[in-house]
Amino acid sequence: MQTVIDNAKPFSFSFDPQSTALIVIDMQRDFVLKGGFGEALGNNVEPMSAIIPNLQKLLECCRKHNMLIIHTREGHRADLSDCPKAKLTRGNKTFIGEMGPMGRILVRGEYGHDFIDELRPKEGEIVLDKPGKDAFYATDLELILQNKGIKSLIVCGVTTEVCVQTTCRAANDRGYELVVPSDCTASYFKEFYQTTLDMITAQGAIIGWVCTSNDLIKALED
Ligand code: TIU
Repeated sequence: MQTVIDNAKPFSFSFDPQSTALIVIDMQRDFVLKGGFGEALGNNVEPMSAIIPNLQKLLECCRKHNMLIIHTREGHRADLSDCPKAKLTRGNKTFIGEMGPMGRILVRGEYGHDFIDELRPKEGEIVLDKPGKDAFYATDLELILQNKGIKSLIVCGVTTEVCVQTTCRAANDRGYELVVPSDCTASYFKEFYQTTLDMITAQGAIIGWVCTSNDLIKALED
């Protein structure tokens, strides 16, 4: 059955919850907490925490509606063999693979690489480890979505202009309709946050739609 978010931008967004997946991008300690990769890149990580309660509410609603839920984690093998030099050399204080207060930065299995306590996946939800910014790149995401009959995506998480936007563009190219709940994504840069959302909806939803989590939840509950 179609669900409609009337107030979505740039116009109403319609989706069937049974063929829609919620993708929560990279809500890991390394991006959200002090001492992680986000801070090592020189950022103030505070805006990341503000979206946690909104994400919790949205997750609960999607769980209630038996929707497919996917949690992604950006990170690398301990030997860094899946991390290109172009990524390994980015940073300013602590680089990927180096030891930080939460373990080796963005390395799988380390404390900092894992999800924040507030947004841990529930049993049966999919955890997708990805080496890049695009959740489709070098992962089995497309295969999973195809096997589950998914046609639409709700994309949230961090950061708006990096992993969220990159995944939205990749999803759009693959034929998925997508909506980004604006209060369930965050950036270290206020201006990038808004510009990214504008870029997604511009030109008649060139990449996808944007709504509020309240409007999305209300549409699902009605
Ligand atoms: N630096 C930054 O804004 N983001 C990332 O490096 N990864 C994600 O967005 N997950």
